[in-house]
Amino acid sequence: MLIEVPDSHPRALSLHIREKLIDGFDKGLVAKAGLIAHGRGECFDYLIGEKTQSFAEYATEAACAMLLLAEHPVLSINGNVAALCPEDVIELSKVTHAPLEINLFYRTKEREDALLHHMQDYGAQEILGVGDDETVQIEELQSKRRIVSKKGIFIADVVFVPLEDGDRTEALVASGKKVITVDLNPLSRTAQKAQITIVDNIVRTVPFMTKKIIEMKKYSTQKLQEICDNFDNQHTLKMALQFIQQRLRELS
Ligand code: PTJ
Repeated sequence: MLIEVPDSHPRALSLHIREKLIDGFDKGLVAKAGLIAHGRGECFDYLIGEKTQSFAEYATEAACAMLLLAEHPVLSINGNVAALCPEDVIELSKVTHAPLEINLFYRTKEREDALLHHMQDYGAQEILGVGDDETVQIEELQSKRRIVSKKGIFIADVVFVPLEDGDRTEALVASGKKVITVDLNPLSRTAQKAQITIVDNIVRTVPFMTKKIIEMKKYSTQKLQEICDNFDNQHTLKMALQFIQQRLRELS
């Protein structure tokens, strides 16, 4: 059950977000480990000032360019993402024409069904990876994330995989796909291995991406390609670490 957080509470927004996760856990959407992952995310969000910083804006622009240039883009969603921002990922899917695919690390039939119904309740028309959708297995992967949609991640050239674990990111990159992730921890294996890492909170990133995609649809293919080519993920991750270092220095 959600607790009431008064808007006047100094940490109202953060508590609202936390309550969404707890509610998602109670509804069988979020894995136990998802609660732990959220705590880790909250900590890094503190360190970046709980705001979208320039390194995230820069990575978001590159991510949008990559999605706009993709032939088969797919947006992969897990329990945390579905609990935190279901409407926002549906909106992003509409503007990018990229299908949504449920892909779970802690995969159970109960969670698959709960997530499918949850996303449908929020208005999702088609959800890949669960229900009647035909799945296949990615051989490079041991975890249950290896089960992917034949119409989705299996044939995708660009995969958006927010809040991801390192193994799958590596496997997706190894299988020739371009991986865009959102991860508040710039040191995580996923953050380090993805082609584009947006170091920001998913609840801020996804609406910002939708806004940027609408704006960037006017760009020429050449301009989008230049944005992708000029993007340097390692440099962007260093920008995030330098920001955190500077902020801690100032605060201390
Ligand atoms: O729903 P499932 O079964 O697919 O499982 C989902 C989790 C998140 C449990 C699974 O993917 C997992 O174990 O992930 P990790 O390895 O814990 O990595 C999650 C990453 O997301 C961590 O680096 C966190 O710092 C980061 N993170 C947590 N909350 C947010 C976040 N990044 C952006 N926005 C957040 N709100």
